[in-house]
Amino acid sequence: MESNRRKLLKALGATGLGLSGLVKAAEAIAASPKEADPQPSRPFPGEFYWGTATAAFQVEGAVNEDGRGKSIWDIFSHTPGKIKNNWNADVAVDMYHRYREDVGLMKALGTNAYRFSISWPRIFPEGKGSPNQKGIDFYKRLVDTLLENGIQPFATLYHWDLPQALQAREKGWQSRSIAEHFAAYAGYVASQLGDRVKHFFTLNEMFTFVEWGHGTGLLAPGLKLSRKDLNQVRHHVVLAHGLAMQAIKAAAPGVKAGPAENMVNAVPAIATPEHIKAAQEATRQLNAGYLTVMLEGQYTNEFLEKEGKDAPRFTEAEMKAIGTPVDFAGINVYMPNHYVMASDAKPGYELLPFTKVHPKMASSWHYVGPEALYWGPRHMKEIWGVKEIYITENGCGAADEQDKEGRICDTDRVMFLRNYLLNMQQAIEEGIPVKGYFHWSLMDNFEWVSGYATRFGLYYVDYKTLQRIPKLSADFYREVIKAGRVL
Ligand code: GBH
Repeated sequence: MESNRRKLLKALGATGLGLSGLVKAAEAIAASPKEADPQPSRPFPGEFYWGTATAAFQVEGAVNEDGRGKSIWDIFSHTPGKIKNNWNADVAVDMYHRYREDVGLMKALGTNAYRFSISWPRIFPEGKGSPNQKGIDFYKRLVDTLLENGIQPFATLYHWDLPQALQAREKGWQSRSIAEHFAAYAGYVASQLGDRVKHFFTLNEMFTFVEWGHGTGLLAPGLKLSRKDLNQVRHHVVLAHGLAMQAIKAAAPGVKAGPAENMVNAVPAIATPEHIKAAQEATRQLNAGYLTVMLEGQYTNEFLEKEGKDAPRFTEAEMKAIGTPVDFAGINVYMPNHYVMASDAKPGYELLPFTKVHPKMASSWHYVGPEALYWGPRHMKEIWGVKEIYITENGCGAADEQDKEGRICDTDRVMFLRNYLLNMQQAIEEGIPVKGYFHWSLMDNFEWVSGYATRFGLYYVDYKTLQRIPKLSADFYREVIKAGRVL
């Protein structure tokens, strides 16, 4: 013993490493991949929510069943010319009836979490007033089935399907009253499901449904508002989030809640300190009406100055509600929205345009940039000190053609996933508190204005039979979850 010890110390001296150096070297050897590993990659934490995501209007169908009211998307999708091929979501993938089978698909992937959305017009067909018991019962059945299968439910309260009655009678998000109605609905759902759903997301992608639904008019309700009216819609939406946060916590004290936003993700073109700082400032400014005001509790001076007389009108009490502390933040990450460089000129950063040949996935908007899944979470932590982060959506559309054997070998989606997940792993390893990842989507579904033309699923849906078929990417995701690292 003694002589071994002496030998070791002698050898140590010879290496010049010293004891701490040796410990570090030993740790490095232990952490480095074994030679037998087919592709070495670093592990994800053992405790992690691996999930998939869907949204009510995109998957449920059964639009006239069990007392469901109409939503603005029913009206919009039945308006000729709004949706590719004039498709609608009356049946979608019929998850309303097939949810048991679909929970089985989640289980087959090895996922332990599922993010779904609750259809407001199923719960309150008129948007407010008396609740529809059959609507709430559906979500109770779904949640119980998930829990029986070891899958944690993460419920989103609004994924764009506003009750049509509120649009027609109260001008939808243009009215402040909608924020109150949303909070009442959120509180009611939390009171009914809060014993079994422990994570609620308030609104999905405020940026998208406000800017595209009320600015360009491309999404429902298809409005093109003036700058001033648009600012007021933005304000009502973040107010709805804040009031809902309070209502949820009041109705179900044990549950956690936060937003699920597609942050405008400004990525440093080169990761040097000056460009990183510029990217952070750009991210803060570009999210001024959404994440920034929600997480800081006030509009930035830059935003108020820029909007001038068109800026939103607000009260102190509203700002306090908007800034209600969140338990976590969900971010939908598909791409770098901008590559950024520092600049000597105001505002201190420059947004670089995408080049003409920058690679894209199947959707025309979908630039590829795997580093988005590193910078998104890092910005949330470094800009706003968010302590619990969920990737509420990440994924891509792909061609997804069946081959002669009926297989869907979506190597492009696997390529996408592999590289985005490697970046998420790096963020986690650096101590950025990403606690879960939800792939968009579990299966192909109604992709809004693209209808059924663009497929985002891990499972392929044969729209003639509604059969679900796992794609290569489903196998990939299952193996990654099983191994706890990217393969
Ligand atoms: C998400 O939006 C949605 O939350 C989800 O429902 C959807 O199915 C999924 O992603 C896939 O699209 O098409 O050029 O007119 C992703 C972010 C922002 C992308 C708005 C499409 C419209 C631009 N979306 N954008 S365009």
